[in-house]
Amino acid sequence: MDRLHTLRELIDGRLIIAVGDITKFEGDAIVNAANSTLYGGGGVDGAIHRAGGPAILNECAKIRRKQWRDGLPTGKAVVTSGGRLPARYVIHTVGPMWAGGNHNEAEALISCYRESLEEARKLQAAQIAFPSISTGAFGYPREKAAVVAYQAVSGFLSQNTVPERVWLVFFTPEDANVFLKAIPVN
Ligand code: AR6
Repeated sequence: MDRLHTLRELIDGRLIIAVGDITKFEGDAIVNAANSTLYGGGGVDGAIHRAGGPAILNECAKIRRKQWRDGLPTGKAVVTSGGRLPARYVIHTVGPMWAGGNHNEAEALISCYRESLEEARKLQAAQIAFPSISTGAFGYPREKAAVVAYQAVSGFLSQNTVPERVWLVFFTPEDANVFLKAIPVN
C-alpha cells in the first residue's frame, strides 16, 4: 500500500504537508472535495467512493433525502462513515467553482476548511486529511487556494486543540511545492 509522503511539518508539527493518495490516509477522517449532488464524481471524489465502497454513497443519499434535498450548498460540510477506507469518517464539502475571483470564491473556500474542521472537532477526530479543494475540476488557481487553505487551517488550529494534526495532501510533489512557495510561513 502506498503511504503518504511527508514533505514538511509546520505550526509545531500540527500542520503536515504531504504527497500521495488521500484514500490511503490512516487517521480519523478525510475530507472529500465533492459536488452539491453528493453522488460522486471524478478526481478525489471518484477515488474516495471507489476505495470506500457503496456504504459512503448510501449515506450520502440519505443525507440528501433527510437534510439537503436540493443538494449540499457550496462551503458546507457533512459527515459519513469511511466505508472500507482506513479513515473512520469522510467529511464531504463542496468547494467553489473558480469564476475569476470576484464571486466570493475565497469566502466559500475558507468556509469549506472551517466547516470541515468544525465537523472534525465535533467528531473528536485527532487527525484529519484534506485534499486541495477546488484546485482540480473546479479550476481554483493553486497559489490562491494555498493562501486561503493555510489561513483557514492555521486560524482554526490556533483557536482549537482538536483536531490535533491536520494533513494537507497534494496529489503531486509539484502541487505541494506550489503550496509551500505561496504561503507566508514555510
Ligand atoms: N488524493 C489526493 N488528491 C487528489 C486525488 C487523490 N486520490 N485525486 C485528485 N486529487 P478535484 P475539485 C487532487 O478535481 O477541483 C469532482 O468531479 C487533484 O489533483 O478532485 O474540488 C467532484 O465530484 C486536485 O489538486 O476536486 C466535483 O464535481 C484536488 O485533488 C469536482 O470534481 C482537487 O481536484 C470538484 O472539483
